[in-house]
Amino acid sequence: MRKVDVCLTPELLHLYEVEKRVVVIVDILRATSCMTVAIANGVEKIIPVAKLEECQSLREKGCVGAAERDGKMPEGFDLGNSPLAYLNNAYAGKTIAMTTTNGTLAIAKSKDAEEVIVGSFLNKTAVINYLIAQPNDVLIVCAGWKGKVNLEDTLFAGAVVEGLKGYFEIENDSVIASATLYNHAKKDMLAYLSACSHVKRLKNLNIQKDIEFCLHEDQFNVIPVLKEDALVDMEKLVLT
Ligand code: 3SL
Repeated sequence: MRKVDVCLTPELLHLYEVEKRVVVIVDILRATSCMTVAIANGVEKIIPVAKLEECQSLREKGCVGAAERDGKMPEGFDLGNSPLAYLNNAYAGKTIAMTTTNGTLAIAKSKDAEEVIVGSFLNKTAVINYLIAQPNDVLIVCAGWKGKVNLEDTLFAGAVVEGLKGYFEIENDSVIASATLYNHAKKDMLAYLSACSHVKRLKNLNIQKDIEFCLHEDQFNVIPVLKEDALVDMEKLVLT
């Protein structure tokens, strides 16, 4: 039977083998939610980079520059990290260079995986169905916050684990912990997360709408997948 594991923060990634696994990157607030919405709204590709300078230099070469540090958009970029900015095909056909505090860093750290895909509540069932259909073991990598564990990413990891029940063998206790947490919180995730550190951080920036939006399940039937250095729509990849 295939195995599923959960890495609760990228700081623990050195303890896991990513090779031969499909890695699901999770940064619910807000990087992987943004990526899901962007790809669902026709963005051609997203080049995730760990550093602001890399993002700026790609911007100078013609990409749209999306950047976030500590929840805010640093000066000199076109976009911050709000998923709402990509709705209504606002950036359809564009290439986005994206750097965020934790999400793009988690992608950079997972590059040796068999495959890297992006998960969020917004595309939860698409991700679960894909993981069930493909042949590899799975590692869910929570982006966390600056190396620390956070609740929202852990909840999503648990939601995926629940969806994989019966198809995958559980590897470690983080799998059980995340599923237990999700089952406890799923009735009202917004209320459950109201005390969590990143929600407080974002509320101070008046980003309540983003928080609510990112917790809606199954709004989009897309899977952003890392192909070479860019995230693209998996469906388009299969068709080409
Ligand atoms: O850390 C990240 O990658 C971001 O998603 C954080 S924020 O929600 O944009 O503040």
